[in-house]
Amino acid sequence: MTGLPPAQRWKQDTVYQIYPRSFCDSNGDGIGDLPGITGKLDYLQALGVGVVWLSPIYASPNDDNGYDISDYQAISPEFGTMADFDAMLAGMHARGIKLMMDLVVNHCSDEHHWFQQARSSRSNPYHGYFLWAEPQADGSPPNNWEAAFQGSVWEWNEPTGEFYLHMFSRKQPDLNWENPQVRQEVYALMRFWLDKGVDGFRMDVINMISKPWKADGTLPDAPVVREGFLQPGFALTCNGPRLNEFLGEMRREVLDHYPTLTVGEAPMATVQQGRDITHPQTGSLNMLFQFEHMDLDSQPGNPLGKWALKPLDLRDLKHTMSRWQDALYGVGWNSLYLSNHDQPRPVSRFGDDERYRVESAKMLATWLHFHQGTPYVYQGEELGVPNVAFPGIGDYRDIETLNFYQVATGQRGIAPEEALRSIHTKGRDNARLPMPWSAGLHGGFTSGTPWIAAHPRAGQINAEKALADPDSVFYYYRRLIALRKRLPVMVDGRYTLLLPDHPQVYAYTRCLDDKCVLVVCNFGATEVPADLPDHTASRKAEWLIGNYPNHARVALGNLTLRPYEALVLELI
Ligand code: TEU
Ligand code: CA
Repeated sequence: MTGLPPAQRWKQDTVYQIYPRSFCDSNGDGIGDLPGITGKLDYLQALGVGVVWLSPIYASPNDDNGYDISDYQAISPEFGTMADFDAMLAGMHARGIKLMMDLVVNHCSDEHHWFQQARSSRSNPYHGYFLWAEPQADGSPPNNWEAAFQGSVWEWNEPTGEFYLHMFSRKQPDLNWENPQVRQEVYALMRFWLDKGVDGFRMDVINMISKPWKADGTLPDAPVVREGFLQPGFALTCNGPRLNEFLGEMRREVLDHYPTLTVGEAPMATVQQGRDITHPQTGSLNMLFQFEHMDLDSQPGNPLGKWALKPLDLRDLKHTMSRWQDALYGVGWNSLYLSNHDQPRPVSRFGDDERYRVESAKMLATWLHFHQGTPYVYQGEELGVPNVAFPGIGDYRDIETLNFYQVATGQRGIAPEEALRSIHTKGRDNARLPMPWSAGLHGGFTSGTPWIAAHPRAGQINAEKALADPDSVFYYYRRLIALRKRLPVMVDGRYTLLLPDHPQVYAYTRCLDDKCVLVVCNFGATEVPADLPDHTASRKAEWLIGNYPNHARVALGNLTLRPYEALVLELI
């Protein structure tokens, strides 16, 4: 499909996210690594992805599995060497696959020499790289903010007699972006990787870099939403006053000088921020990861946050997806994702991971990939890998999960089985189990002992089995990814929601010039009539792709959908 100008061709690409620790272990130490990735590049080429987003591989004490970096220009020895990295990048480029590295610069590790220096004395030249504050008169922390992984965002630093800020773990001190030296450090490390041939960045919590400083140089308390507890400071630190200024400077200083693809992770982003930051002319990044559709199955305002479960109401999903589709049409660009290394497995969360696992995995992929934006496939999603429910907390590794369990069953007095139910449903380790390559030992991930247990269903659900089955979820993803290269309407078509109030059927059209496709998805395990609006039901339609055997001509007037059925039809 040559219609798109070269600078826009990235819009035809699908991105595959690799979580290196769990992808493929090449040396039997139970930890995935770079030679392991290089050995699987043919698999990615067969899937047809155009870009790989690689979660952090830098030197790190792994308090948060690499999202705590102690040296931005060094490969963590457990992942391999710089030579292994160069070989992996060369292998990707030889297959026409671009590489986006993870840029984690809202914070670094407390073991980074910047922080080691900074915490030694207030006069150390690196002290200003971080965010310090005096205790309150009673010695308590400067404000009431809660960190993402429980506890206060403030940690006491004895050598300098003050607190430092960490929005995530205490081993992830936030960097002071108000300090121009810090920004120049970031631009230099970005250039280091871009000069090596890297094609872009996924930017970790990038909308948290500008803090809401008060005129007196302090950070305000968060509104009290739960008596007697710390308060969610996230909302205050996201989308701060100088965010666009910093991103604009990054664009001018670095991104404008290289052909880059960029996506910013932006919790609590608004559609207006989506437009401002991803605007094709005036924006700073190509796209954002916004989280609205990731928060629909947790109780709003509940102190337990994501752990307070609530069934998804499909109408809420329609509402949020349609708002972002409509708001960014022609003036920005969406990223499309249902999972990543922080989210549970979509087939378990939004589908059915037992009887209709294959059908619902394909339905969700169809539903997502036909929206306008860049689709992301998280490792294992292309196999329909489900969640896991380990019986005890001992099998879990993720700091967010372990801290939640400790606080929930401790000071909050929640029953362990109740806390475990939330972890089974929402825990990040659901996404972080070893990739099931075969039915072999540990799913063929390692010849050693994996850092976290292999998936208990790897025997039935694995890449080897999928590659041998033409009807597998893998080949369905391959067809969707190939269609994006062939169908301009899939890239540039205008999105229009149908049936906004239907609780089980999600239907929408994408139209470009005189071409329209209709996408109809059944989010339930029961047969359901589609009840399409007359203006659509009266049209003739030709089958394009679907997760049940095809129909050629489809009568839209009395369309009944089978359990988790997805249909994409060209309206003629
Ligand atoms: O995640 C930021 C973020 O928003 C997550 O904390 C998310 O809300 C949460 O995990 C959902 O439960 C990024 C990285 O993706 C994550 O892995 C890191 O832990 C975090 O930043 C800190 O770097
Ligand atoms: Ca290894």
